[in-house]
Amino acid sequence: MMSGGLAVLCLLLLHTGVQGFGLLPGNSLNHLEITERAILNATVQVCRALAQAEGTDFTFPAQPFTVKGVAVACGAQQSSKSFHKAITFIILRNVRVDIRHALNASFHFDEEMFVQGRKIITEGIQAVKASNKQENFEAARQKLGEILHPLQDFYSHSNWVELGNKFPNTNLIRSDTSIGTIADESRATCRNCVGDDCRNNILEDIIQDKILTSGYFSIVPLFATKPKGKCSHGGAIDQTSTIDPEGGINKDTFSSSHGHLHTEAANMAIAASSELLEDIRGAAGDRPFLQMLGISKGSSKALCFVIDTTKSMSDDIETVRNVASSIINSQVGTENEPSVYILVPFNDPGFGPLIRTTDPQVFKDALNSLTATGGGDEEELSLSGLQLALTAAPTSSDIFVFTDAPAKDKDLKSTVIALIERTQTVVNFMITGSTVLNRRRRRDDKQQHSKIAATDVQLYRDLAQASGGQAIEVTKSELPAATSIITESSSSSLVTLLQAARSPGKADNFSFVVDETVTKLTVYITGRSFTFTLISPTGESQQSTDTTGSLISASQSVGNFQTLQLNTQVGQWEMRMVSTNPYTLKVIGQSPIDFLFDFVEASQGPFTGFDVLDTRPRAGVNGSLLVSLTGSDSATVTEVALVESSGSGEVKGVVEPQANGNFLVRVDRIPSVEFVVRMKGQDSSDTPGASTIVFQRQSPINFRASNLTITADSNSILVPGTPFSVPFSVMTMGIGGNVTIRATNNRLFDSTSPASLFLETGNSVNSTVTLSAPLNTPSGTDFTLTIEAEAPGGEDTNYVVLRFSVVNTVTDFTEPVCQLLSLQSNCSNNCSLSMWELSVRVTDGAEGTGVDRVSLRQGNGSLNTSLDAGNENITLVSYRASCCSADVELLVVDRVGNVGSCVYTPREGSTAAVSMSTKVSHSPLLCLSMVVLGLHVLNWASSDSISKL
Ligand SMILES: *[C@@H]1O[C@H](CO)[C@@H](O)[C@H](O)[C@H]1NC(C)=O
Ligand SMILES: *[C@@H]1O[C@H](CO)[C@@H](O)[C@H](O)[C@H]1NC(C)=O
Ligand SMILES: *[C@@H]1O[C@H](CO)[C@@H](O)[C@H](O)[C@H]1NC(C)=O
Ligand SMILES: *[C@@H]1O[C@H](CO)[C@@H](O)[C@H](O)[C@H]1NC(C)=O
Ligand SMILES: *[C@@H]1O[C@H](CO)[C@@H](O)[C@H](O)[C@H]1NC(C)=O
Ligand SMILES: [Ca+2]
Ligand SMILES: [Ca+2]
Repeated sequence: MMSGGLAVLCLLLLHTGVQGFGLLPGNSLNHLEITERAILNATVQVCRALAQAEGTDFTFPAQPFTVKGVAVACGAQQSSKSFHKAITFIILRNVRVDIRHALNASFHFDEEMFVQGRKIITEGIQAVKASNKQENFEAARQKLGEILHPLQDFYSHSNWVELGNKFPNTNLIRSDTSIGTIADESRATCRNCVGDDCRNNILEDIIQDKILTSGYFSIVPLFATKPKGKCSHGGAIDQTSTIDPEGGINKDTFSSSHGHLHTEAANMAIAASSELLEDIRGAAGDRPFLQMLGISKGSSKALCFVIDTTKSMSDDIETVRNVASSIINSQVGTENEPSVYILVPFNDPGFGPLIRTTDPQVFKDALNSLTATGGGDEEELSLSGLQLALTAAPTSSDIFVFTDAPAKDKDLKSTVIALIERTQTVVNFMITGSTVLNRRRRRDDKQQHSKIAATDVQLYRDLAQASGGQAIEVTKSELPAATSIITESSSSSLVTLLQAARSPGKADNFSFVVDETVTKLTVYITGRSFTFTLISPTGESQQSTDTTGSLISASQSVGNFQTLQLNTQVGQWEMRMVSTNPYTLKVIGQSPIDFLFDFVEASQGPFTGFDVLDTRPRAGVNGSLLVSLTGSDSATVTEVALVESSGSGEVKGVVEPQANGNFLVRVDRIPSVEFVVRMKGQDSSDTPGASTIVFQRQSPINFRASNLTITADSNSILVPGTPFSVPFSVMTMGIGGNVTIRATNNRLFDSTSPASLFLETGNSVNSTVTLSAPLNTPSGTDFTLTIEAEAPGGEDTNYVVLRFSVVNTVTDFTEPVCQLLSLQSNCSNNCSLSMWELSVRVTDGAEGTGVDRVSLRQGNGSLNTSLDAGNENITLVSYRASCCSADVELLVVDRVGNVGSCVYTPREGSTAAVSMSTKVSHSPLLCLSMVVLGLHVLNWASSDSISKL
């Protein structure tokens, strides 16, 4: 009963005793590398196809592919960071399967759990496709990582390779086919072996009859068992491998039982991962597929507005419209064009609906249709609106909140902070009509009531500060100026050099480092009545009162917000601030080089490894971060420190380089007070004679640690209308007592959870949140559940942020089919003088969900589709192309994302054609017969369905 699956093409650390994701050149391949290679390969294929379709040049990136190299080849260098982030996220979810589900054989294809393992993969594929369709790319990435793991394990843990297969088992990504002949429970599969003899320990009849089997596994020394005659996983920690038949069959590393087949297994795992990605690409379409991977045409960032729509806001809304128009007009078509536009209106009692669109016109129309009405008691649901935006925006976005009223939903403050920390999103507040202003500028705002008191503004300041954003307080007439200053800077290559706050205010000195790659060096200051002295690396200085100095090239001031444009000088700058009022200081610039990081935790389970935290890290004890650099393949991290946000205390970590440009950073102690993450690095470019660039970056977000720990899993899929429970557990290392529990979700689904749990110091308590998505929830909807635990006294809170997908049960497993109606060609020797055309009927069968999309995978003719006037279930396709473009491959996709492909080509002087779909891969005879018949007209190389054979 304790037997189960080993983790593994991965955790090679297990074998070397090294902790981490480490991988030295020449060593075995792990899940991390397999996943990255497959993603980079798939991305190159898609970008090449897009370039061909759009008639632009495509240059293959140098081998081995790197994130930056592929982003550049895709013409999307500005997406390097979000591409890197997406890949890391997928990989960490993949690796998590080994940590969270180490002993569940189904997740690793151990113990002949073939049907169960495939179910995890195929249900996950349905969820990924449904999420992509709703543009919920974060949810799609999460599930993708989770299902790549078992898919990859299959090739290491089963005897697929030993059976002589040269290609992946396509049936693992399909629901309606046979995986192969699986060994009966009672059928012996291995024989006893020792030493070299173990290379052939699988029984001859198993190999001959092409019977599938996989290894048994257990880590429990005395109680390990396995059915008679079955193979073991093998290796020192597998206790079943010393039970008759002794030995093992896994190919996890070169030193594994079947390590001589490691390379074959790993390469097949890469090919299988590529095939799964290809299927997801077909369902999504090329652009959305790239967006799932963090690559967009323009900026990877969102333009995200959360707007109070009550009566007094009518002028502000007009301002937002104008600013949005000017951003859109100046950025569309440039590399700063937002990848997505998000709008969330709020008032009281309502908020939402959230509008998320990639079409700037739809966004403008939505803004134009906002009307300012109601408002009543002058407190609005601003945090509910913000919560919705935080859960819908891509990570690392900037959100702008416009309001002139206090928050009515103040109890969401900690939830909003949790989401800010987890999504690393910067929130800026544009507050009009604060009492501070109205007292001083009453004449400007004669018609407005002063409605937002300083104490109410403080909540917004706290949230802005936690996220490293600005809380800008201006009059209604100043709003246009303030808004355009701050939104102008939303470029995707924006980096933070320094971010600090002092509340209460006090005189303090701050330093920041500017490197050769930084341009558009800008300082933001919010606060009232401050002065400063700026000192450049060469020792020049300039006072805030000095308008003619040489350091500041431009300065703008509106309300409590001042910006300075600096003349860039490389080296260490100093800013000496003097104020007795609270202030924030932020120094930003544009640079391709930036860093990404996650807090990670050493696995508590049987296998060493690191798991990414969806929570605050533990306070006062040691901890780890996984850091990677983006925008340079040669740069390295030299120092990482956790720096107290409101003081000068800092904890430096030990940096350990890992494979793939990752760095594991261990710190002795995570601070108990708020802190930021600061990174120093250097880049010695390959160019001879070029000097080494030394750079410094900082997280805009302020983080907190906690004495509470909270854990929960989000790998399940919700079915609408079916109650669903999320088990979680809470532990405290702080004082015991009644811990308050709050569970909130961004979709307002019904949920029940305990109001509090009694916890003793050092003990953990299990509980559950039960929820249910309404029956009419569209498939692919994602929702974010935040479970918070607040220690007695309210000083310390922790949370876990979980993202789930809601997916309707899928019963349609077959792709649409094509039926050729006519094909005409008069192709002659001079192809440019002649055309060919065809018409095709596409249907999804009586039981199918219907044809959703028909597109060209290959061929550059013109494609037209229409619904049959007499029958909506029939899609009519006509295609017309030059005879120089002699092949066409139509991609036909149904509403749940089953992808078929139909290939046609004219034959010289005749009307014969061949049509086939991906289904062919399950009908090798059909395919073979075509070859035999001499229909040599297919483009074998470009048809995925055929290369699979
Ligand atoms: C393993 O995971 C699958 C899929 O989540 C689940 O259905 C099954 O109950 C788990 N098995 C065990 C032994 O926990
Ligand atoms: C790269 O992707 C293509 C298309 O999906 C596939 O044919 C090829 O086998 C992949 N390469 C590797 C090394 O997996
Ligand atoms: C955790 O507990 C310690 C000791 O009780 C305390 O000093 C520290 O402030 C607590 N940390 C947080 C984040 O509450
Ligand atoms: C915790 O809550 C329970 C029930 O609400 C109450 O009976 C108990 O006294 C509380 N304990 C403490 C230490 O506050
Ligand atoms: C909580 O649940 C975990 C996992 O299901 C279990 O191992 C643990 O024993 C439970 N703890 C308590 C206190 O019930
Ligand atoms: Ca209002
Ligand atoms: Ca179908």
